[in-house]
Amino acid sequence: MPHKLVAAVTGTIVLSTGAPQAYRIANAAPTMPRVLEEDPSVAEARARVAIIMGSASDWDVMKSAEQMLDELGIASDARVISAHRTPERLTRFLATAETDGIEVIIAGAGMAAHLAGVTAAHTILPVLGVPLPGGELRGFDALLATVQMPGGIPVATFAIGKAGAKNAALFAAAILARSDDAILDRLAKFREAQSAAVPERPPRD
Ligand code: RP5
Repeated sequence: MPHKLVAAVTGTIVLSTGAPQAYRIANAAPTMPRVLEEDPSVAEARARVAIIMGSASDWDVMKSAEQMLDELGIASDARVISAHRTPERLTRFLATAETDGIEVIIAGAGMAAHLAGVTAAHTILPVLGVPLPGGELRGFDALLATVQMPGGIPVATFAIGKAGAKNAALFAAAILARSDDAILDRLAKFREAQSAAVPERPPRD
């Protein structure tokens, strides 16, 4: 799979995969994963990470997870699924997620954020929770709701907002990298490029 490291002028690090959009499986019906056409430039034809979020209003933050996975050449499937408003959609999705090939679930929600916890209750897959800053408490509510799981049903909880979404994607990659040398290689190169992009001295005008 061709990929190259690009340290952009802005300092942003991009692990370019050529056609990152090809990795996404968007707008698939809840229980019908769409398998992408065979293409040698596509690292994976099937989503291995699901990105779910409680509301369409969460997308602006959660797309950071998708972008990070794209950069690492990991196919993902983003869906709006609310533990409160669409509970049947959640159970329907989780009933087949594992057999559909999903290996990690990233769940982002704001306010009384039950999505990650309820998801973890229904699946043995690792669930990575991202608290979102949508409510009046700017994510502190969602942080506590996501992180304070009673013993027995774990949810790995990340930072509030875009940093958390990005790190959840990197953590998902680290999980997959344990049994996938191509992802391990891309993850290592991402780290190298990230380090290389940090200047030795602060910028002076
Ligand atoms: C949560 O409520 C969602 O995850 C979202 O962050 C928050 C507000 O949702 P909307 O009212 O914007 O749809 O369930």
